[in-house]
Amino acid sequence: DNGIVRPKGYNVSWHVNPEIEKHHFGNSHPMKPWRLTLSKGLIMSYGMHIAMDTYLSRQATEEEMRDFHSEDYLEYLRTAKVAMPDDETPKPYNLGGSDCPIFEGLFNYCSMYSGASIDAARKLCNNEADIAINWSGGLHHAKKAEASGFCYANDIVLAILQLLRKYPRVLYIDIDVHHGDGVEEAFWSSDRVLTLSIHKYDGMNFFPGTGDLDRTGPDDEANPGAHHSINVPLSDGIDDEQYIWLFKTIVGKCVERFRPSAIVLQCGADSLAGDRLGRFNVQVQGHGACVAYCKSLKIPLLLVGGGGYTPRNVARAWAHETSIAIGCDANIDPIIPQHTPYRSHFRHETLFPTLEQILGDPRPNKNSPKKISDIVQSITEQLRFVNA
Ligand code: V1P
Ligand code: CA
Ligand code: ZN
Repeated sequence: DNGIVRPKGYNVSWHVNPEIEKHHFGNSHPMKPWRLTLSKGLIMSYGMHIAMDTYLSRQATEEEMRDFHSEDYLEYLRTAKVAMPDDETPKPYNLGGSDCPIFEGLFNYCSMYSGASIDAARKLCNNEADIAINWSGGLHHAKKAEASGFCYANDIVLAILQLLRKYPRVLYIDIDVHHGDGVEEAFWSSDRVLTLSIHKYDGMNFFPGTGDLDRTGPDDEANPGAHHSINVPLSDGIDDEQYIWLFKTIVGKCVERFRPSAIVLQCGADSLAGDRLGRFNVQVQGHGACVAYCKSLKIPLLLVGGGGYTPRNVARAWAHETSIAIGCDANIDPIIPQHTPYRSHFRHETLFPTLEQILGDPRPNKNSPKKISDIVQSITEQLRFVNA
């Protein structure tokens, strides 16, 4: 008995498809779809699937993807051929470079993770789930007709468009270490979606180079989207204490002013300490506290993945967050039950012997208390312009 039981009168839906995990961006590329295999293995070792409705996700149709993406871009994505190693001719739509390579099965990959987010959103709309989870989604940089930062199709925008069919207002929260620019841009002129991204910001020195505090929406006051984009630009090394305080304070104020009818939380795990691309010092505990806080609001909640480039830490975080969703986090023993440890092929290391945090060397915290309180003050002032 691992103590995991199905919560009564509370439904969590989990949208997965092992097809997605099989795609490869290339050996030196930091995005590893097999981190999803690791996450799923950890979730199932604990028996958490017993407490959720598990759905095999399907490909989104082109018609569904046209809700946001242009027809010509989708057509190119669907028919793009993997280039020969010596072919360096530039490709349209920002494809084919080092960030967004054209790999085998690219369209299958994009339509699969998009289908999972759309299905998850529909479970919330139909009251079939209180929380819906798609760890393969969260690809927040993709634009209407452009790939960007490892993202080709924007499953988050597609999911929010589904939610907007039923719910008047959607709050989008993005805890990936990068700015959620694609989602922000898609709803830039809307007052039905309030977007909030917390990220590292250092001008053009950190991808994608946008997301400063004063990026609050269209400058034209008559535009309904004015003030409806919130950005929290941070420096290296933020720790759990500061991060959790910021998250609860800002999200609390957003919910009070905006009264969202649904929440989408992008749980990019590259904000964790020890991430290959990230710079923060957030622990699995602090990352999970954001999920727990959103759950406590008792508003339909969609959880999606996102970045995360140290696979064992990604798996730890998303397994922990799954346990929070189903309400069994208190029962999770750090020693994984019935589990054959994965062994790295290169180094003879165990990828996740326990759920305990051994994330990586802490980085010096460059966020002063004054910086943190100035951010909160500025956003509090911005939110005076936001009404339900
Ligand atoms: O910095 C850049 C671009 C490439 N230069 C022209 C500027 N790209 C970043 C992209 C990061 C994408 C993050 C995606 C997400 O938010 C959502 C899934 O997590 C980049 C970086 C970096 N350190 O920022 N690309 C790469 N590293 C890279 C490294 C090796 C191979 C391919 C890409
Ligand atoms: Ca973010
Ligand atoms: Zn990221």
